[in-house]
Amino acid sequence: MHDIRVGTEDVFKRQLELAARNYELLQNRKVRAFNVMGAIGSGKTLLILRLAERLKDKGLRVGAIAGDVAGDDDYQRFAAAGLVAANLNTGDDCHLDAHRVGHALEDFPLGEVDVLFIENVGNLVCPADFPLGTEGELVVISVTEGDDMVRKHPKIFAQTDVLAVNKVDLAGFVGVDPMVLVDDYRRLNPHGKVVLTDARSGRGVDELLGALGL
Ligand SMILES: Nc1nc2c(ncn2[C@@H]2O[C@H](COP(=O)(O)OP(=O)(O)OP(=O)(O)O)[C@@H](O)[C@H]2O)c(=O)[nH]1
Ligand SMILES: [Mg+2]
Ligand SMILES: [Zn+2]
Ligand SMILES: [Zn+2]
Repeated sequence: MHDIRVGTEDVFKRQLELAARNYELLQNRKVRAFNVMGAIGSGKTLLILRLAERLKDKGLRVGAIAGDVAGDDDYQRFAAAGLVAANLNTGDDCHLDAHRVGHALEDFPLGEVDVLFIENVGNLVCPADFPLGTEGELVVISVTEGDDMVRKHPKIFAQTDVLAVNKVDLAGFVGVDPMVLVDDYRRLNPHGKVVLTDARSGRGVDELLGALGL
């Protein structure tokens, strides 16, 4: 087993090593894993559930790890939808890291899934500094957070190649033009893919699957 001894080594370097180990494990077990990041309440869980419905229709087995500071609300939603699910509480950390996820993967029935979504803690700041070892990453924001969300968090958007701008059904109500978010993202990340979604109706979900290469 591994442990992180703060002060005796470079924590970030160790995290990178552990992310590489997670990557190798997931590749060996033929599990396609995605780190789903995004603001609090942006729609990460509902979008994962929608993606899972489509993937199940294609005959793929889907799992989810619900990362949250406390509680098992998202875990219960995944389990109720029939996903192979695990709960991962961070206690006082506002992000998942490769060490914590590595231990969760040790306990997860990887042989039972083809695709695994790891829902990060709602936060647009520190998850950007902690790669988990997934093959792909997705950031979810919603129009209800305001049209300056991308500009205020350049790092996570510059380094994440798939963005879902969610809750587009509410854009008119909150007076936000989703294209402002899209344009800001394209400036920060010219090769990134951005999809407008409404996770409630399912709009954009097929396109998002394509953007993730699923
Ligand atoms: N109108 C609308 N509501 C949405 C949409 N996506 C999610 N919601 C609602 O927004 C709320 C938050 O959605 P979640 O999927 O729980 O968001 P989350 O990002 O997982 O939240 P945390 O895990 O707490 O950070 C729920 O009440 C959803 O039903 C959307 O596209 N449109
Ligand atoms: Mg959630
Ligand atoms: Zn450990
Ligand atoms: Zn954090």
